[in-house]
Amino acid sequence: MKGSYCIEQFNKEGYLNFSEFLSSSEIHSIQGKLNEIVADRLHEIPSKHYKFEDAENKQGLKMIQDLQIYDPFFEKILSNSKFSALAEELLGEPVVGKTVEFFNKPAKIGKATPPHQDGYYFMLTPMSAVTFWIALEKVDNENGWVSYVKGSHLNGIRAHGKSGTIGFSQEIVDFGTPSDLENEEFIATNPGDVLVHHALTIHRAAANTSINRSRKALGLIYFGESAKEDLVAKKAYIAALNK
Ligand SMILES: O=C(O)CCC(=O)C(=O)O
Repeated sequence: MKGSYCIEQFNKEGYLNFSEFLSSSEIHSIQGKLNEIVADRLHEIPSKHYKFEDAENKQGLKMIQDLQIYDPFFEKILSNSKFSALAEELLGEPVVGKTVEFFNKPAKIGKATPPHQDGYYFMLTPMSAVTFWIALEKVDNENGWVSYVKGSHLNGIRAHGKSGTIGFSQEIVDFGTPSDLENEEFIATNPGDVLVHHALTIHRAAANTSINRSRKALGLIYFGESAKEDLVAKKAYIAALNK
């Protein structure tokens, strides 16, 4: 799906789902690079940039942030790629690639991602930003599928509060209204499928309840060139988080 139909649907619903956006060999290379980093090179990454599901015992790697800083392989995926080209199409302006993140939900202990809007964290004016979510393995109702609330990007930012979830510290405090639930779509994906959502689209992901399947995905974030970060608000927010 490309072109004007896709942009129309993105503008109306706030997200898109592309089947087989990446080939199996592209997915294989990403998986290989991540395996290498996790098995042999995690010590090269500052500990603030990776998180475990069980933080106390350092069990169950949950996420690695800013991968583009630590390996040119990920910088290449972020910049001048088919992702940056699609982000430009969707936002209607040049974009800046901000980050590449590895998201895992380890079997049995992978917690749900709370309902949130990325824009709450981004603090941009105008709110011109998109996030891609690349499935690196089969994801379904058992191991932590992602859901979006259709059209929710058209209604501004909802109130967020502390979630208590590592890596996703904030959640929408009143999520679960009839309108949220009626318009929510859970999406099953295969490796290589790609989801993309607007920064204001409400989304969450289920817990991994399987006994032996992980749930690995890669996230890419792009800001539109016109989007300006509210650096004062961001600094205050980070200071409050660290308290
Ligand atoms: O993979 C997940 O659990 C969450 C992903 C997410 O929140 C995002 O891509 O913005």
